[in-house]
Amino acid sequence: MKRSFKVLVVSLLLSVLFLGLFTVTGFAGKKLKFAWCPTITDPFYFMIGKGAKAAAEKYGVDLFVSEYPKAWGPEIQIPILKAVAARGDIDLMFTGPASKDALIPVLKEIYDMGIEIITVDTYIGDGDYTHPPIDFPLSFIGTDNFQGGVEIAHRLAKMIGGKGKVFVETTNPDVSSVAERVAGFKKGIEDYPDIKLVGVEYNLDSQEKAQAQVAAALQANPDIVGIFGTNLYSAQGAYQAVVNAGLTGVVKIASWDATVDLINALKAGKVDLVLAQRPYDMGYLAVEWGYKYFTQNAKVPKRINPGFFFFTRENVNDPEAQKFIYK
Ligand code: T6T
Repeated sequence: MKRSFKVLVVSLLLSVLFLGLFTVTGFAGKKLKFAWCPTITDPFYFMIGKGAKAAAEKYGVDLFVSEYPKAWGPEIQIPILKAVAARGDIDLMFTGPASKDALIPVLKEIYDMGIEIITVDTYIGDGDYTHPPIDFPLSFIGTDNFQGGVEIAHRLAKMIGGKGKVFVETTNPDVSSVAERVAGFKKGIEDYPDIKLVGVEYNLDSQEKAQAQVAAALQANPDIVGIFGTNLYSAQGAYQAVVNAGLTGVVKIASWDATVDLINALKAGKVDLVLAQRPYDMGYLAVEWGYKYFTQNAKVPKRINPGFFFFTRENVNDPEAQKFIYK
């Protein structure tokens, strides 16, 4: 083989190797680094972290996990996000914004620093990232909360025979997930003229507050027949209040989020319905799409909906349903 030909072959081989490396890492020699910034300490967010870790291992992405805040709120979340961005080594950050509006400026600021953003579980603005003014996040990956609220309304209505007083226990008015659940529930019960919604209370994601608020609602309206707890702390507090009031089985409880506590309560007859979201998939998909975006220039769908699953006493022990429990 002529020397010049050999040089050409070696150069070609080196270029292919370099290109390959570039494709896998996004940047030659640099591993992709994604940051998962949970919104609060709860089993739902642990599941997102679990899914993210599995995808990061599969794709060889470095996953940085920030602290799990002890309470819900932009004032707690914003400094954490800023500190993570200030590390200077993050390519993509995914988080569940604690408020539709209050998180817009900080996420935009982080995006302008060159960090891609995916919101999981909750969104900012109106959640439609396909048009301005908020089109900078790569995607919103989360449940169709409005649809879930509508379906809960129909199922609860059936459980209470289509009539009577109902009550909603929820967390905050400015959080997209729970706000949509409440809106969907209100829409769903419009179909039942004999059902009256007697109150919606906000517990700021505190189970103790939820329990106290439901206890007070039951005192004010002893004839409440149905309660919708819009997330795990709301639902756990709600059923405890009903148990304490000696109304188990009399007041039907529809709950959101499949914690082990709520699943056991369903089995024990203290809760009547549990909607399981798919947080593991949310975390997995955030890392997977981020990886594809950087390495394959993939067009990330602006909205990804992993779906949900209903647990009832009939299916709660089905082997194939167990994967939906947050554990
Ligand atoms: O219901 C989830 C999540 O979807 C919501 O946005 C906040 O509350 C949970 O984390 C459950 O506590």
